[in-house]
Amino acid sequence: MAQEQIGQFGINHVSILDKEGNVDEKLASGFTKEQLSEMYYYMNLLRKFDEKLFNLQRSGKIGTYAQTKGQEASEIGSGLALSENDWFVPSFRELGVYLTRKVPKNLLVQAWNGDTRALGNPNHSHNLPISIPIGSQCIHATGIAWASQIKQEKDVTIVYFGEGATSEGDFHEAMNFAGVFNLPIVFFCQRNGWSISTPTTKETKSETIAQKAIAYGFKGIQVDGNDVLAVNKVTTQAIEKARSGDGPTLIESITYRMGDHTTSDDSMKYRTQEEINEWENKDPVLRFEKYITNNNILNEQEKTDIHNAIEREIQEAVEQGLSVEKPNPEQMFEDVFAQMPEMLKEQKEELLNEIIQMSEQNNNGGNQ
Ligand SMILES: Cc1ncc(C[n+]2csc(CCOP(=O)(O)OP(=O)(O)O)c2C)c(N)n1
Repeated sequence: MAQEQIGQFGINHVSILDKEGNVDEKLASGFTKEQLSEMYYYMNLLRKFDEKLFNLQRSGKIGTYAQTKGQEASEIGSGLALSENDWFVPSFRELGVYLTRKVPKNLLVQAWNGDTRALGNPNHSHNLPISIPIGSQCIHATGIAWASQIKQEKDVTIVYFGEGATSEGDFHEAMNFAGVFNLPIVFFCQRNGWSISTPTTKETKSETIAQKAIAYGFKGIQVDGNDVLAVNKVTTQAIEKARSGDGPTLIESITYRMGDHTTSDDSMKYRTQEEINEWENKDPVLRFEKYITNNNILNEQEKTDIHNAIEREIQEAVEQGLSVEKPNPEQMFEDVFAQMPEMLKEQKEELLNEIIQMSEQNNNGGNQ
C-alpha cells in the first residue's frame, strides 16, 4: 500500500483591532479618515437604530424584531465593502447592511412592522428583501451571480446567513454551483454563536465554517467579526477577487448575538450570563470607539455631531415609518410571482372571504 499526501488545506484567521482598540499598524494603514468616520457613523447608527426598533416592539408599536446587537462590525465592515451595483442578498439579521446600502430608514421601520411593500424592491435596487426561510437565499444569490456572469456584468453578489444555515441543503447546493461555475459571489456567514437555542458546536463538527469552502473548490477565510477594520479588509478582497473573475469566497465572520434570537425568545433559558459578559468585553462598537478616540481620528465635537445626527435621523425615520397607512392584506400576495399561481390565487380568495366574514360579524356585534 502506498500513501502520499495529494493536497494540503488551511484556513487563515484575520484580525486587525484588539479588544483594547490597539491595531496592527501594518494591516490598519490604508484606511482614510473619511472611511473611518463613515464606519463610526454606521456602527453607532446601527447600535442606536437596533435599540430603537427593540423598544418599539416592546411598547407594542411594531411586530417581532430580530436584534443585531453585537454584530455591528460584521455588518458595517462588510456592507461598506460593496459597490452600489453589487447585489445584496440578506437573511433577516442584516439591518446594518441595509443601512450601508442607503435604504431609507423609514422603510426599514415599515418592514419590521410587517409591511411587505417596504423592501419590495421599489426602485429596482440591488437589495433583496428580508428572507425568513433559513438558507434559501443562498440559492437565489447563486442564481443572481450566474445571471451577472452570463450577462458579462461586473456586479458581485454577497449573500448573508447565520451558521445555522450551513446545516441546510440549500447552502451546500449554492456553494457547489458557485464553485463549479466560478461565479462572482461572496458567501458571508455571520457565525454568532447560536441558532436560536442550538450552539455552533451542535450545528457542525467542523472546526471552522470557512473550511466548508474547500470541499467546493474555493477559498474560505475566517475573520474576527467584532473587528470592523478586519471585516472590511477581508470582504473588500473577496469582492475584488470575484469582480476580477477569480470566483467565490466563503467568509466566516466570528461574532456574537448579544440579544435574544428575536423579541419572542428568552435566551437565558439556554445560555449563561457569564457567556454574554465575556462577549460584552469584545463589544465591537466600544472597541472601535477606543480606537477612534485613542488615535484622535475624530475629536469630541465631531463625535457629538455624529451622535446628534443619528438621534435626529432615527426620530424622523420612526415618525415616517409608523405613520404610513396600513397595507391592504392582499398586498402580501403581490410581487412574489410575475404570474400568480393558482394555489396562491385560492389562498388570496380565501383570505378575502374571511376578512368579509369577520367584518360582517363585527358589524352585527356592533348592532346588538
Ligand atoms: C427552513 C427553516 N427552518 C427553520 C426555521 C426557523 N428558524 C428561524 S431562525 C432559525 C435559526 C437560524 O440560525 P442562524 O442561521 O444561525 O441565524 P441567526 O438567527 O443566528 O442569525 C430557525 C431554525 C426557518 N425560519 N426556516
